[in-house]
Amino acid sequence: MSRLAMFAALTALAVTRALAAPTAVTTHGPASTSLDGGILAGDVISGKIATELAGDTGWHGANSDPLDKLPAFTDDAGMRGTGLTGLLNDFPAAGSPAKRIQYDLAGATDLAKIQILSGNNGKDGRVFSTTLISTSTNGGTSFTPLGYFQSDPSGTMNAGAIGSTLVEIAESGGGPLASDVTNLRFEFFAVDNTGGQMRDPFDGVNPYTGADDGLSAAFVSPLILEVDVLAVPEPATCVLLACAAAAAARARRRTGRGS
Ligand SMILES: [Ca+2]
Ligand SMILES: [Ca+2]
Ligand SMILES: [Ca+2]
Repeated sequence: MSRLAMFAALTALAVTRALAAPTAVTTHGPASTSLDGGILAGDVISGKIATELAGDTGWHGANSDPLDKLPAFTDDAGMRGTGLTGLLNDFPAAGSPAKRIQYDLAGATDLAKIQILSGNNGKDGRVFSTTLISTSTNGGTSFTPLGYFQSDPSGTMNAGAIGSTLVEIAESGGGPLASDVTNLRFEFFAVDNTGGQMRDPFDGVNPYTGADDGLSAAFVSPLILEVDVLAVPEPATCVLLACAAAAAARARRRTGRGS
């Protein structure tokens, strides 16, 4: 390959990668339950209980109801009556997650979307979320980072206006977010400094953004109310009208009424 052709190929690859990137969209609600309508039910991890990985720091001491712990992430519901649902442990070390968990899927799955719902009746900095997501395609032998997703820019303040935060992560190019995924890892970080101010979990440069937000590392953790993982509908190429037409054709063949 000539140097020019090589350059063109590399440029095309760079463009492809630039176009194909996970993109996160954040929505806020005024109450902890305002965004419950966005929770996905019957998704890929509904009802699954995650495995806690090395480095997981457990739960906040106030979170004592078992149903507010791992089951809460995948129960297809939001904040429970306790008001402590999904409350993670505070004071993780700077740069380290508060919680590290893994979901093992039933089989290789193409993913369309991942959602993370957080919130707090107290409407403070715990409503934000910062999550590192990684995926495996080989049964968990190795993982590849999908992305670092901070719900809001560092410095964002919340003092009573925001009760819930939904981060929706999808592929900006319109294709699958990830293909042939067998296992997913979520690492949830602290988000706040007790002052209601979103900040990243690092002192100095954040290795995932390449930027220093100029704020000391967060140490107050969020309440993770739900984690949704949506599969690409099968077959992946079947769009609504084409599916309907195909189903109608099959029905006609079955009943012998022409093609
Ligand atoms: Ca769900
Ligand atoms: Ca920082
Ligand atoms: Ca839940």
